[in-house]
Amino acid sequence: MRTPREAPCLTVELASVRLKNPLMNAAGILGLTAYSLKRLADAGLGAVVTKSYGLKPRAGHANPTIVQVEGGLLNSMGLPNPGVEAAASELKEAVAMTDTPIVASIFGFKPEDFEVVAKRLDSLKVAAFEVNVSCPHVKEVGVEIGQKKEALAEVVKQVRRATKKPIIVKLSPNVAQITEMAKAAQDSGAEAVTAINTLKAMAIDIETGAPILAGVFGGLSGPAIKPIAVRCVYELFKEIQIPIIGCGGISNWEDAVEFMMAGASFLQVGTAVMFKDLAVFGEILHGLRDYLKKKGLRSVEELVGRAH
Ligand code: RRO
Repeated sequence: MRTPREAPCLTVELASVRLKNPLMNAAGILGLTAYSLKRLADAGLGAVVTKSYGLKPRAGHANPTIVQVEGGLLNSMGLPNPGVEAAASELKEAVAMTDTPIVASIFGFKPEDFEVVAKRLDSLKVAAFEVNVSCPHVKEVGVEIGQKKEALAEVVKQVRRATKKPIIVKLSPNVAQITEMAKAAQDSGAEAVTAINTLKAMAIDIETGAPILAGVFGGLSGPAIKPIAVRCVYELFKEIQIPIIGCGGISNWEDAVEFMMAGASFLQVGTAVMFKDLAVFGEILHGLRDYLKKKGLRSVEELVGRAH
């Protein structure tokens, strides 16, 4: 029997993977090397997510790749990553350094790329794959897939050929109907979706008259996109049966509660790490626990979908 003084339970399950709490970092935040994955794990996360890895090494876009704007950040990193072989050796080291489940984020230029990358990483002790089909500013590899139901479904099916581990599809907000893309992910076998990746955006330097980012367009993240992300999660909760990982402008425990009430079972934090450091994760977990206690709730799962 639980006593009222017992701490509320933050434990959750993602497909068959048990997490000590629902909090993760967003892909692309630290997560490129074994050492940075370990730093994220040590911050107390339920799971850590890698930077998106592709088949071949990529330098990414030229500088400037990040600019601060009102309410958040614009990035045009351009998928810098060491390629799947180097990724495999980083991941091998990372899984040996921590017990925290590691989610490998992967991308590709065509469905077969995703399969090859997933197959290469599957034998390592990664817990799940997050399939990135939603980068808003790298041609051919991101949102071109995530905006077409058929292409998205094909990618999920190819990844499924490579792994039995949970497949999470990271959805783009740069679509007319995010629910249609989520249904395509669910129907082709994904175990969860992440909502949302960044919004395609840009900024112009009024002294020079030129776009600030070398890549011209970038992805907007941070508090500015939070209401859009909450709306997406809310819509998805009504339409799909697989769990939702909420992502987009979560900066504090109040945001975490709001996303869960909209329908998120898990949460990812990205831009807030840039503004507040890794301490943001502990603050969110602490606040979440206190909130559950104050409301007399036993489990964080009781929050999911409350706004419906
Ligand atoms: O690397 C990037 O430029 C990037 C990626 Br892969 C993504 O999915 N979302 C984003 O805002 N930037």
